[in-house]
Amino acid sequence: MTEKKEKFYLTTPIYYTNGLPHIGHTYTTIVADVIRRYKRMRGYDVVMTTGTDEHGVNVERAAKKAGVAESEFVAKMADAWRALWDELGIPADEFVRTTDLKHVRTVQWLFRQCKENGYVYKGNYTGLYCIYDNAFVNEPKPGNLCPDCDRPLETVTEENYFFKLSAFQRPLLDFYRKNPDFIQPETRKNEIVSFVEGGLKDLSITRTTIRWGIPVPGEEPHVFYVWFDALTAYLSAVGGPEYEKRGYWPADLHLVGKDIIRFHTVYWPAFLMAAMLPVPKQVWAHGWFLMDAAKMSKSKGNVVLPRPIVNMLGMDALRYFLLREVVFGQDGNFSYDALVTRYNSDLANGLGNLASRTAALIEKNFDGKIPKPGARQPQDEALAKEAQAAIGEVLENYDKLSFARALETIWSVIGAADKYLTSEQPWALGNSEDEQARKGTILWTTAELLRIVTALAYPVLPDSASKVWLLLGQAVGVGKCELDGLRWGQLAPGTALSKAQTLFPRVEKTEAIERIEAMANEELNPTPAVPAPAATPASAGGAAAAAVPAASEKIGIEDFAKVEMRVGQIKTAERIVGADKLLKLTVDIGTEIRQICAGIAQYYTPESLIGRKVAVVVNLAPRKLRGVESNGMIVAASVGPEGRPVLAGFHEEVEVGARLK
Ligand code: ME8
Repeated sequence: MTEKKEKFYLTTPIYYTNGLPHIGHTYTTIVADVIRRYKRMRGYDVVMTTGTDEHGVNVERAAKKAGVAESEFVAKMADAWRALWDELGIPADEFVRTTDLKHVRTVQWLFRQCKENGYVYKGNYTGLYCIYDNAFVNEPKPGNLCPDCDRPLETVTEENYFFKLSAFQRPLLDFYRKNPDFIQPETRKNEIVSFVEGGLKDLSITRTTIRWGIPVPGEEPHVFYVWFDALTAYLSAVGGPEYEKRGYWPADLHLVGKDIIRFHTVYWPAFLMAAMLPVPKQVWAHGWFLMDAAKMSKSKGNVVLPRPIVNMLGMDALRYFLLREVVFGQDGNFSYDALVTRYNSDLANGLGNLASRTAALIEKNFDGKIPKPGARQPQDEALAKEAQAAIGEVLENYDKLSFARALETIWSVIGAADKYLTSEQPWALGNSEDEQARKGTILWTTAELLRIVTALAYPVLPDSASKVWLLLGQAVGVGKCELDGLRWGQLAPGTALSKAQTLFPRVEKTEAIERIEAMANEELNPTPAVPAPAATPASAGGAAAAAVPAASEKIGIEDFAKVEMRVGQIKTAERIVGADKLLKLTVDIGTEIRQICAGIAQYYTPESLIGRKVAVVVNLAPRKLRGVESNGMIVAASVGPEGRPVLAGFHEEVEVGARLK
């Protein structure tokens, strides 16, 4: 008999398509994913929506600048957003685009409901408008600047449809009172309540000055104002007018940044009340991640991108850092230094070390099988008690979205286990029956603790928790583990451990930061691929394979002479953390030893290359590949459809440094 699960629906904002995701957007989406995984472990049937907000004058302008139609522009951008979330392992269950037909219909339907109920009328509106934030501004900064983004406002007069927001002052205040948890955190609630108490002006919800928007049926050239359009996406994603069939509306949780809380806690419930639709249960506004105390923006040049961090340290490291470093709800500073410090101390030395230490001891002493615990001593009891108590505490904190506290608790248990191992010293015990039994108790206790912290950490660290879970020989995936049933004492003796993998390889801070920054720089300012006359660079994707010029593109000998190739001998070769396809080589080219990166890691082991003589292009401008400096290029043939690299070499003795002509 399958039990019907309680539904839980949560959303991130739907992000603007005139830019690409940075760490701020990634933060909200990661938090949503953490909650989704957590709620699933608590037995809920969860749907998480994210998507793209694709209308408005900014998109009109960006598309024009790019020389493409708006629809083409937004399709590309939406693909890029979706692809990033997929790549980072935080995909939406419902990815909604505001250009989706189902969304267009939902917006038009919602408008009709509001209109039929008498909350919409036509009028003229003149106001100062911020075209960057897509909002009329009531209190401009001196010099008619936008109070949010400091950019000049424009005076706009036009015929609009208005929404009678003023009629909802009372209903909203009543609603906040009856639903004290609707606005979170508490400080934001006070802000919103006083805003509403101050009186609400009617709101213009259509435009005639914008072309790129959802048409108001029968009222062209009116198109919907972005917020009436955008907010409705939450409803379109789960059935629109037929929301009852799917059963996920009203949303349980809208996660938003503090910049857009008013839209979500004033306008959105008012629109829904006007249409007599159920209102979401909670809006949670988190703070901003700041870079050098300023909000990130591309124009300020201070955006932090997720990909370079993930390439270097892994997605779990980014997730852990964002949730651990800052109390959810407050602003926080982003720094690479703090990120790498936390990575090394909490992940590599903390969880990673505990897992590998425990596995190695069980491997050595119990043939890789979980031992049977014997009589328990007070220190074993104390640890068991601490881990058991942590379960309740962590769940309570996850429920409150106090992620930093939840992680703190988990890590204090990890710390206690480290101390326990250090003081019990199972490695110092001998092989007598008593000592062997004591070893068994200690190692069973440590492994059981590891199992519990792994299950608790899974919502934040899904990749590494899955690896530890597997290591502990647990059959069903950790994400399927039911947290409500998690208790001390469930680890079965005799379970075979699987092979340990390094969870978090330690990194050297300065080098890691340099590489992350270099990768970010590559992503923000991509160097156009330079067509190399004789070879293509050994980039991450391929080898230094000979390019075949089209017959018509013959070059003169003087062009070829520009390429200086020499015989080089590989001295060292190593893999690069965060770049699966690259090897870092040092190559003797006769006059000097060069560092060169080659995209051959999938086909050549580092050991097999030492001493090998290769053809090297030595006069290429140095560049960074995945953040590692490469000064030259190794020449290789590109074989088969996959472009397997085969290094060019010599069948006779050649001198290192000899020129190829
Ligand atoms: O506002 N720190 O989209 P948007 C933390 N389309 N979070 C940040 C952040 C930062 N520095 N920067 C951005 C919109 N965010 C509208 C929303 S919803 C119906 C329409 C996150 O692309 C945060 O969640 O500007 C913020 O609310 C969202 O990105 C804004 O994304």
